[in-house]
Amino acid sequence: MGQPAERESGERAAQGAAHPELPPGQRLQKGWPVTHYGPVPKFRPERWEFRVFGATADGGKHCWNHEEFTALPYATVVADLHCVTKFSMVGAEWGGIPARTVVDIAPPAPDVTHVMVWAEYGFSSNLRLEDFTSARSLFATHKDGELLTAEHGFPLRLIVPHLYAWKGPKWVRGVEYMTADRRGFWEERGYHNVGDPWREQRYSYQEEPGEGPEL
Ligand SMILES: Nc1nc2c(c(=O)[nH]1)N[C@H]1C(S)=C(S)[C@@H](COP(=O)(O)O)O[C@H]1N2
Ligand SMILES: [Mo]
Repeated sequence: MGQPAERESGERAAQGAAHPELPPGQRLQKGWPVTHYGPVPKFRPERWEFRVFGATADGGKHCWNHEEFTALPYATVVADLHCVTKFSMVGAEWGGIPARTVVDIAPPAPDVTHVMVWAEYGFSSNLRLEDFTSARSLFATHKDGELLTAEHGFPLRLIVPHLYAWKGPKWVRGVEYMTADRRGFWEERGYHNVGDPWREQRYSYQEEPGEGPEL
């Protein structure tokens, strides 16, 4: 994403032609490249936990270990992945735990408006509560019936189909409920606070008043 330290590997055999199902400015990507900042974390099941914290309804913290979290009801969502660097990967079937399920089990306080989704090494992304709880947002463990690979986010990544892919952290470890908006990792570094690919909300300079906290 325009940052020199960002690693991008894998096939970049993008097809040049515009695709009617793709958001504006995006092109189809063959295969599935790996795109992220920093190293791939090692999964240590005995140390892994998923935490919901911040402004919870009961004021407490909710934690699941890996076995507990992956035992939550499984669902699938077919969704595309749109990287702000302009490639899209279409038609994946993601499997995992709906974000809605987590919110139902560990509800936010009534004044919560946003969430920060936290991943390994302090990576984060902020979302409006309604984007996070949209019916298609999923904490994915699988893609096309197979467990995610380490570089694609194993054991858990968030998929928010209607937003750019940086809004879906790989190696996700928890959710913070917030009563005011705050920028996550890329949102602090020049990317749009909302990130709707259909409106081409790529960069923070495009933000309209009310779309993000002051920079
Ligand atoms: N933890 C973490 N998650 C991340 C990122 C990152 O840098 N760190 N990059 C995001 C971006 S910009 C994209 S496009 C997708 C890429 O997912 P993929 O590597 O599985 O294609 O992961 C997203 N999730
Ligand atoms: Mo991206």
